[in-house]
Amino acid sequence: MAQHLIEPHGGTLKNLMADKERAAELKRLSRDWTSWDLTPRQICDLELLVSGGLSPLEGFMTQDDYESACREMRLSSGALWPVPIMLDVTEEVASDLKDGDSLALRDPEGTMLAALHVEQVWEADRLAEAQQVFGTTSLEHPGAKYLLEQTHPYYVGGKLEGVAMPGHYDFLELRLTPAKLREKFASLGWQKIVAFQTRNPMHRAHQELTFRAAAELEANLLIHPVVGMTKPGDVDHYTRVRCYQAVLGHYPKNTALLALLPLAMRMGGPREALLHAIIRKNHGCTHLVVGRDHAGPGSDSSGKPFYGPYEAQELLKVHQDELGIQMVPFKMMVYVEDKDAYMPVDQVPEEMKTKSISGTELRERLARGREIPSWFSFPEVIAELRRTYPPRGRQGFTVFFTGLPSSGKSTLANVLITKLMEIGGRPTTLLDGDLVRKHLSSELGFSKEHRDINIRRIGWVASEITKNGGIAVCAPIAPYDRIRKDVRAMVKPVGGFILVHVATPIEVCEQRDRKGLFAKARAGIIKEFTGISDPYEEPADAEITIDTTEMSPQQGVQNVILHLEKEGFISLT
Ligand code: PPS
Repeated sequence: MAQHLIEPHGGTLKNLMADKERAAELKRLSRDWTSWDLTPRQICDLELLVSGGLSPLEGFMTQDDYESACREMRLSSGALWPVPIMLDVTEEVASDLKDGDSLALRDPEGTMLAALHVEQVWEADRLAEAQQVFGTTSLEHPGAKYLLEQTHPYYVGGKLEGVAMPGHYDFLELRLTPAKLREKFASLGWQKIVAFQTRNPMHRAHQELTFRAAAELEANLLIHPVVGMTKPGDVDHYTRVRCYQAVLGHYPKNTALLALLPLAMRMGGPREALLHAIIRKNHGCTHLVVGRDHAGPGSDSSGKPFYGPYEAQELLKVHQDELGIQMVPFKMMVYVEDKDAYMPVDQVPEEMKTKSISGTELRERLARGREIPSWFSFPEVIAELRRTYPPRGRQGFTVFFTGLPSSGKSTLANVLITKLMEIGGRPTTLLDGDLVRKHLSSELGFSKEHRDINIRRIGWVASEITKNGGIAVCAPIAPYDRIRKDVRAMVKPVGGFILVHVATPIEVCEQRDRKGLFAKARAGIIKEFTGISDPYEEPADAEITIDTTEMSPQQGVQNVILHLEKEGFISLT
């Protein structure tokens, strides 16, 4: 390793990869070991551990290190460590393990990636951890939500020996481990390096900011985006990397480098900012840009931010000297129209007008196919975003009818399908309750559990259709609010989702009794019948409500068509 580069955290850059012979031996020995299939989050953590990105850690944290990191942001050795890096497993696997055992860590295909030599197995107090690390146990905080809902209940601590690196097939030339990046810096003669952490596409403001940060420090720039796991709903990393590659061309030649970081973000705000600094130091960077609400998840549903806007900067200020990597506090850059230039917000003369476009506004402009001004972003970046986010007129969508039996869902769905086919332009699929129960869910009954499975299947198919630009029209009873919300969450990230409550009153449905099932339910021949002997939870989040008592199917469907036009999904002109 080049001598003139910054020291890794703890003094030595760890490389936990076993050599070829040892890896073969570990694989052989693993035949007698318990195996654990790593989760996507654990694969990210493992990759950074093995490559030294998380030096001085030599494995998943033991209980002493964990407790002291949660409590005091330090390992038991005293080294700063703000966020636990844990291997969580099920009770079943935990009960199989004793101290001194080894555990074979595998990817989802079964390939052995590493051996974990078990030092401790214990039941985690995840509530306490959420409070200590994230400062909250609110499920609205994505890091706390993951910890409390998706993390397994037992932790296994111990040293790792890497057998194979997790497989990647995308952007290989940009996936640089700390050692590779250090080599690259050394070969380029770079010593002072400012890292820019990001999980979003970069626009002109970010380019200006990073360019200035590097220029002011007379340093080089590392654009170091996270491509492991970021905040749910973020732009996918494939699109982002194409955007970063485009932005790279806008820096002076040989001053900036792009490398991808397989980190799983926790959205842990100040503590995570400290982790980002440690990771960048391990990758050979001397400076890290830290902005407003760095690695923060934003606000909760009442509008209260989880962290103060400059809390991350304050925490880094306290620790930067000890760490040796310096923070470059991010001054927000704004576009000043009179000067046709970007300036730090605190330097803009009072009389001058500034302009900005928020993330929400940008998404709306993309969705509507509206202009995105060139002062805001680079044409190549806008073109990439438009490829991934076509205007709504070219996106897929799902219309999801829900309502009591005989409320008119199927009739409305059938009329809607024909109207949409008349308009044309997209493949259209009907997922009617009866059809689905015949082709997808023939083995299921009407218990809550089975209904939930049924609706989840419909949601999955609808989301696939939507993702590929088609229209899914669903018409199940879908009596439970929770599962309808889950379906919305499955479809929304890939296109439009319109919930239509067919709110025909039960008396009218019963009077219609198209299939004679109400009569059978009243007679007790059919059990668990929705509206009679089983619940129907009325939606409070429907985009459209239709009561078919006095309304023809054409009139009902017209409401849906007008809504789709208003939202830009179809055009009637
Ligand atoms: S669910 O709850 O969404 O899974 O139900 P779904 O798949 O839409 O139901 C499809 C049709 O099954 C008939 N059926 C029943 N419905 C409710 N409860 C019970 N116990 C039941 N048994 C049979 C019913 O006719 C549903 O169709 P629609 O078109 O809604 O009348």
